[in-house]
Amino acid sequence: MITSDGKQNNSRSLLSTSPDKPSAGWSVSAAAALAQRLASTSLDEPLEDEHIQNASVDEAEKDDEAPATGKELYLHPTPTNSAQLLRQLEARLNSGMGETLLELGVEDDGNPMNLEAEDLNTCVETIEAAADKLGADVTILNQTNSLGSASTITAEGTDDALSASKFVYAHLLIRKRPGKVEDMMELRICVVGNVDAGKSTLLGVLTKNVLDDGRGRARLNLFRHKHEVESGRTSSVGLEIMGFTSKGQIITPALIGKSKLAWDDICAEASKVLSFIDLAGHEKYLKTTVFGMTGTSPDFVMLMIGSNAGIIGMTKEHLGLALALNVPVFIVITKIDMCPKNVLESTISQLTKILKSSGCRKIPIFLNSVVDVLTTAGNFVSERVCPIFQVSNVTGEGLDLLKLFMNVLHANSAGKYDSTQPTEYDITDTFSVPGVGTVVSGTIITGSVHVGDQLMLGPDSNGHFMPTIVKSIQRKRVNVPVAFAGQSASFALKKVKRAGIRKGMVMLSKSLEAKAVYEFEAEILVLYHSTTISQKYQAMLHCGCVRQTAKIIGMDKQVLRTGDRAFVRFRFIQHPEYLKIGTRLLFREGRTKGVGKVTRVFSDAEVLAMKGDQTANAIDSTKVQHGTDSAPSDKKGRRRRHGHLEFSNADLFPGMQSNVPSVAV
Ligand SMILES: Nc1nc2c(ncn2[C@@H]2O[C@H](COP(=O)(O)OP(=O)(O)OP(=O)(O)O)[C@@H](O)[C@H]2O)c(=O)[nH]1
Ligand SMILES: [Mg+2]
Repeated sequence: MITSDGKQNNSRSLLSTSPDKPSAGWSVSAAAALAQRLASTSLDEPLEDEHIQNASVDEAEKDDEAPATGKELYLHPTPTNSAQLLRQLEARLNSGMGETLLELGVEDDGNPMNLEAEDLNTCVETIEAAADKLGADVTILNQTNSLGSASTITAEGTDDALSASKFVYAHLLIRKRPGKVEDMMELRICVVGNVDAGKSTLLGVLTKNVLDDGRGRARLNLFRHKHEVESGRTSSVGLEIMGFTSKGQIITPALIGKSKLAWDDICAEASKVLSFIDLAGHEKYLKTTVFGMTGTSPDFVMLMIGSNAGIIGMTKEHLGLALALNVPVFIVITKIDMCPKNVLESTISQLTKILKSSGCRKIPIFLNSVVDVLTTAGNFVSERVCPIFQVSNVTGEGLDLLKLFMNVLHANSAGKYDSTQPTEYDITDTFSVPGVGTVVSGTIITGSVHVGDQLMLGPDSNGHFMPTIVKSIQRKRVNVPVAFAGQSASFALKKVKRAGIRKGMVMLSKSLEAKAVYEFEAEILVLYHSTTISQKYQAMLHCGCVRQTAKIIGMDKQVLRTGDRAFVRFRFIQHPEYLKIGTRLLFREGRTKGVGKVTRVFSDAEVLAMKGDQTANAIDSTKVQHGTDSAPSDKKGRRRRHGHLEFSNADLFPGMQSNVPSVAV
């Protein structure tokens, strides 16, 4: 792993070899035989004959004595190894949602494998044969004679010794070939950062394979509204996609021999698609940006910073949101073509300081080489690591490394989404499509949806759900028969008027017996409040795709201050919502911010029963004193309007200040 000061340690091989422990003394040349063996071994029958099974038992007995090294595994083919390698690769591909990054040349314990060039070729052939059986391609992303970046120091010596090494190292990308669109890998990346940081421009540059002219040329096709084209400012939630083939190539018009690239062209060729959610940097659109981050279930947040402008405006605010939602963040510093060296250095040092601060606790890693990128992407499962790129959208400098990172970026979403559960689908947008009717777009949180399925749509303003039938499904604008948990998809709905649907509604399996609630309990952490929060306090609450003003009607403390944790009972102001226990929430009002988790929901019947008991709240109302609405006023005593928040540069995201506990709740 590369540390914040640019050093790199020997990382463990990304394909663990520990469960597979053949005995020693195998001939290197036998690898070709293994390759052949793998080519004829069926995954469905991993140990198809007795001989292999016996061998397996024998090997297993030896395993206890002498664990096999990775080198032995790839170079010494045995029936046991061939089956084991297939199983390992399959497990890796499954947990990586169809891809894995393999570091050849380093053992699990960090020791070098001491592979010579011809050994490496043999290893690759072995792995290729196994991957082929699994319908995957193998691509060598990088091959080098030294381990890690120039600053690598190992037990064997220093950089110089390594650079003179006769041994080779390689990173292999193993990725499944494209199948059906409904099975395509997808990662969602929210793109945030202050106004003019270059978010839309970078997305134009990446997805249209062009460079910018510094005056907004590359972003032109990304805007959804006329006023956005005129002002150059994103005000809504935009969506762009970028496709990669199984061999790691970016799908460009040139690659598919077309002058323009439509989404269905990308989906036809892609094994993996990145969906970028382009959000607004201007603070007057903050409510929409927060909704974009909470409602779209992003796998990553890409925080953009204009190198010349530095950490200004909404930068810290957006970083704070990513921290509160616990989404891994990587940072792209743009405009390095027009930034004086000293200004860039100051931006970098400011950023490093913020990331390392106690509220943030990130490890900044500046990625300056292919090896840096590959090693970091492989280890970017921890939310603590924060990769940082420096690019120019005008000259293209640094973009190759960023594209490589995006190619190998993989979500750590194994176990996060369960397609076998009853369906829950969050609606984040609605459309009226001529000839099709009402269409909703959003994310499937659990379960799967087939064309023709009947689901319950709601809640409406009265908290009711109504049945609706899914007429058709699109994934990335391509018709599909089914969509699964974790995927974003659009549904055309039967006999539903668009006016009857709002963002924040859900579609659920009937078996969930959906109920909408006005009142719920949450465990919260107050990230910032200038004075105290007490009962009747109101704030804009974001919870998944729900966004509505809610009022505190009870809490287990008399008042809450910055840094306080509490169980609080909220009540929605306008209409009931569908909430799930355990969902993260954010609330904000003026400078006040808080995060939390839903811990209980109360049906109308429960609320009525409690009112009947004259217990004002379900937590511990006996000790709670009724305070006054503590919504803060500005200096002139005016109430702030929700969604129109005033922040100054000095307004640090409070979670980054040392006296505030970590935001993880
Ligand atoms: N010189 C130079 N200009 C850039 C670069 N990246 C973006 N720009 C310019 O910066 C301006 C703002 O870029 P946008 O992409 O609209 O910024 P944004 O972050 O999307 O802004 P909002 O949508 O308002 O939040 C445009 O004029 C771009 O041409 C870069 O790397 N170098
Ligand atoms: Mg923009």
